[in-house]
Amino acid sequence: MRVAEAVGRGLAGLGVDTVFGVVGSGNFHLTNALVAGGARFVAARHEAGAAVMADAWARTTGRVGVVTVHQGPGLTNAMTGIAEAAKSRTPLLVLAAETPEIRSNFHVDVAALAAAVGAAADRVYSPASALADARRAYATALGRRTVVLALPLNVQGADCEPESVTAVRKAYPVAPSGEAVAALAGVLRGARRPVFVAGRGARGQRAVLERLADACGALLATSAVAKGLFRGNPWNLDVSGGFATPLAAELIRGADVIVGWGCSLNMWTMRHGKLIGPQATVAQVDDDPAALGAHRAIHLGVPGDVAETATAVAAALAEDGPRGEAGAGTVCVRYEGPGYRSEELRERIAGQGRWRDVPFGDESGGGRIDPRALSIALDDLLPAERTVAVDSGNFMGYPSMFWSVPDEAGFCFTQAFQAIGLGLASAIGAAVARPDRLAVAALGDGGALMGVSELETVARLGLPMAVVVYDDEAYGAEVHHFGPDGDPLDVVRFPPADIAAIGRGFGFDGVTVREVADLTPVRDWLAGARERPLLIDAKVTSEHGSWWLEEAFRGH
Ligand SMILES: Cc1ncc(C[n+]2csc(CCOP(=O)(O)OP(=O)(O)O)c2C)c(N)n1
Ligand SMILES: [Mg+2]
Repeated sequence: MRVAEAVGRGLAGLGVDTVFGVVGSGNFHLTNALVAGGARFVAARHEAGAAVMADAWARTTGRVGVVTVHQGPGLTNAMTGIAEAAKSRTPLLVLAAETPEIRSNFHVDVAALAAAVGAAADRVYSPASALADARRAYATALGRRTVVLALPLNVQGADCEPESVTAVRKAYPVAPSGEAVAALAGVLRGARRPVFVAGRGARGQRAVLERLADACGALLATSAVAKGLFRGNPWNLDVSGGFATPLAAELIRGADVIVGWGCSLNMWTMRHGKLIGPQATVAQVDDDPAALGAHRAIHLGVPGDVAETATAVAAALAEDGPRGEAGAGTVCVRYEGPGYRSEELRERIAGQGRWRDVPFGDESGGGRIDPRALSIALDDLLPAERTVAVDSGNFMGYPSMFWSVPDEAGFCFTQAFQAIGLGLASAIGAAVARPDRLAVAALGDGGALMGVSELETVARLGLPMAVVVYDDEAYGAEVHHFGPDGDPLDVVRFPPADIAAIGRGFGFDGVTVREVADLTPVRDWLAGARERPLLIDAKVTSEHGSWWLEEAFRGH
């Protein structure tokens, strides 16, 4: 058996059942072997799209995503998606064909490309080691790494002995030390207004975090990538950071203890530190010790798995006895109150906890719809069981802030690299992962046209997806960035494009929306069989930039 076939079948044997990619001669046999081994192959139209689909699929399922690309340009085309995945610590295995001939026109330095964007580089070295090499790369990916596995063409074509598959297991979670658990329990015992901010590393850990939050009276928030984690909890403040509601920002700023759970507490999540009051004690829990304090000074860093740490700290607090009864010998007597929680606060969160509850002046008119009015109307129309994927740009806060999602798996935010043009592919990967939910892609006109080739993928796969384009006929982020300085803006403005017609050309139902009343066909589509995907070209107002964008530019 040739190495290409053995590796493909071997990976399928490890449980790889979904593979994204674009096939050329260098990954043809490998891809067919994966299919022969039982995997579903999802063909993208551009490698950046393929990599992002695999990334989004991995985020949505919590499993290792796999993408396969042709040598040379296949890999370079995929690099933006690989960079996004690497920066997000997505478990992703990139199967990259490699031409070993240094004089070949296809030759690129695969390992250097991987390293340049923070991905791990590995290689299938020889026919004898091929399966072990593939297993090792898969195991590295399982440890939340993006791995580029180079598959040299000469090794792929060589014969090897097929080998039975050995399962690869995830490493055991990092247990926190007893000392660190006691320290965090001590901080929470003394907390009067604790707030938990859960990040990517806390996805899937709702129950343990809620238990601990109940024990110490903490309010709950997430970073943008974990939006939805605490959906429906009466103490949920939703997203912390640029997207935070005025109420959430006020309450987080008022916290005396902030605990980041699997959350880097970076400039986005903490608004450059402005969400941290001068009185706040900041603690951070992360299974990667290098992440502790990496973005800002912290008072306490706990190296440990989120679930293990939360469980151990909750047990330590439980030893104090029920609320109001500090255990004998306990020095701190704080553990009697409801922490930050009160009936008054519960009511405020219920009444003002969502962006759509915050009053605004609707600026719709003159054939353009206010993106806030559009977003609220769509939030009402779209089914609750949805997966939302958001591209980058000035518009991105509207869907992120005004739309609810059913849980953290229902929000796919591929924004670590802040590349535009990835949102549609994110929605495709998430849609493949969760066919039970309606995938909704929110794009700007710039990102939509950059990633336009994947509209064909949506139609070909028969995904019942809704694509919403916030169309301001511009690179709005740049218009609003430079407009106030009086700079010429012609280079970032475009003539009107009929994106609904473009969608129809790809096999979508296309709707142009200029006011809320134009959404009737959307209601009909949602109520119908959804046989074709839907593209909504919303001609939005763009008088001024979004408030979160101003914040974001401070990070440039
Ligand atoms: C790949 C890539 N190229 C360029 C940029 C710089 N950039 C950031 S936002 C933006 C404009 C995006 O336009 P659009 O998708 O229409 O969204 P809008 O800002 O208008 O809401 C650009 C060009 C980027 N982030 N990524
Ligand atoms: Mg735009």
